[in-house]
Amino acid sequence: MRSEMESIIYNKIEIVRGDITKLNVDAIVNAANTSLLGGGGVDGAIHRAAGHELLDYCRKLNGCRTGESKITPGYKLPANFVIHTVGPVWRGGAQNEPMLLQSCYKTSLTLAVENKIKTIAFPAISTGIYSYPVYDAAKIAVRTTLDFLQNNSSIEKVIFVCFDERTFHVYKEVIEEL
Ligand code: AR6
Repeated sequence: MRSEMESIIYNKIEIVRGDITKLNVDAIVNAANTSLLGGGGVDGAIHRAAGHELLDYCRKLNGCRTGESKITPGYKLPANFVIHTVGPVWRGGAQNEPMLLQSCYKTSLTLAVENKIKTIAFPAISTGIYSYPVYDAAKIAVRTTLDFLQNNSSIEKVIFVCFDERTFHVYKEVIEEL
């Protein structure tokens, strides 16, 4: 049985299948690389949808360390902001990958609070080109977010956007196991 407080927090989390660039939220999170100058996967899709002004802005940011996050405007995206975070490359799990991935969620959510963002959408950071096992990554994503929401009530909705069916099912499984 969940307490009333826990239920309120669980209700702030949503899992959807789809393309993060289409979402009408205050901020979407980008699974970027340390250069912040674009790439493949969700990063490429976000830069294409936001337009060249996003790249122009990112050039001034001097990159971003793994596990850290930086915020930019959303330009042509429906979202007002993009929070760029750099997930760890999976190298077997003994290179601090879990802590770094957890830090991506924490630093992104902290930036959201600082910028009065109430609705935010995350992709499954590191689980594509960076090869982080999806189940382990989803557990970190959901647990870190729930912990954060316990101490920060200003965020109203966190959406985990799953691009493919498998990722979607894994997130559902992780939520059910909580
Ligand atoms: N909307 C939501 N999720 C998406 C979308 C989309 N439009 N497109 C892909 N995904 P990845 P990473 C999913 O590879 O593993 C880039 O080159 C994808 O199916 O985008 O953190 C960066 O510049 C997967 O579930 O990010 C870095 O170099 C998830 O997003 C590197 O890739 C993350 O996959 C980062 O790799």
